Amino acid sequence: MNLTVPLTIALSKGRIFDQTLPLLAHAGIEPLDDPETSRKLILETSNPMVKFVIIRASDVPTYVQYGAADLGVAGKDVLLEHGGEGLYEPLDLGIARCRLMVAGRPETPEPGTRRLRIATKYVHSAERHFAAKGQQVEIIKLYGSMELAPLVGLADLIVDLVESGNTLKANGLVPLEHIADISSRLVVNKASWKMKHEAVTTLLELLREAVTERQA
Ligand code: PRT
Ligand code: MG
Repeated sequence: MNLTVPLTIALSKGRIFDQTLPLLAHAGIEPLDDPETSRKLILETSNPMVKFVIIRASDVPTYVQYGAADLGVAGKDVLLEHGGEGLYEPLDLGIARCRLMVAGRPETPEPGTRRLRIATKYVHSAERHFAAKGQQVEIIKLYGSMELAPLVGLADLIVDLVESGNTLKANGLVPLEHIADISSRLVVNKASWKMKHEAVTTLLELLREAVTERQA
């Protein structure tokens, strides 16, 4: 891919980085360092016009919204919380799939008995879900290890991501309600979409090809 303008791509370490790499490789973009061993937060790539910034998964939409990165890869869970302001979301990469679910102990009290407490990092999605059901709940914001909350009496239920279900099972919890199917999306800064249109759409089409080939 021959670019005439520089592109910055925001990625998080771990599953998103690992699963996005093969797709970017299809566009001839490969990092020159491994973020798991390097402490660098900006990685050069095999394309001199393309660099990666390595940030927390939940910070990706913010970097892209403000144009600190032209593009990024973020889970739909993270985008639902962020709200999507300043971003286009032109491609479902079909990677890092999981489900956003309500979970709890098998003996969770019936709704209606009392107002249930819900522990989650996904405050907006949880609020929307219970409001849509007309169920009054109290949301408790946590930053991680949601599975612990019902075990120590902090909350009745949690809203969290479930992949294999092993984490729930290991903690004596069961999935109760499905909220959304989650996968990672390519996001693009709205100004970059206009100002760097050719570069952005060239990369977009190569990624679209890679996604289609991967799913074929
Ligand atoms: O770790 P950090 O706080 O920096 O951010 P993060 O945890 O959001 O990042 P990361 O890399 O763990 O996840 C990035 C994205 O991957 C998420 O935003 C999701 O879109 C997606 N994804 C896909 C997942 C999972 N699968 C997943 N299983 N993210 C997290 N999990 C966790 C889940 O929270 C739960 O604790 O894995 C556990 C459940 O897995 P199972 O297989 O036991 O059900
Ligand atoms: Mg994590």
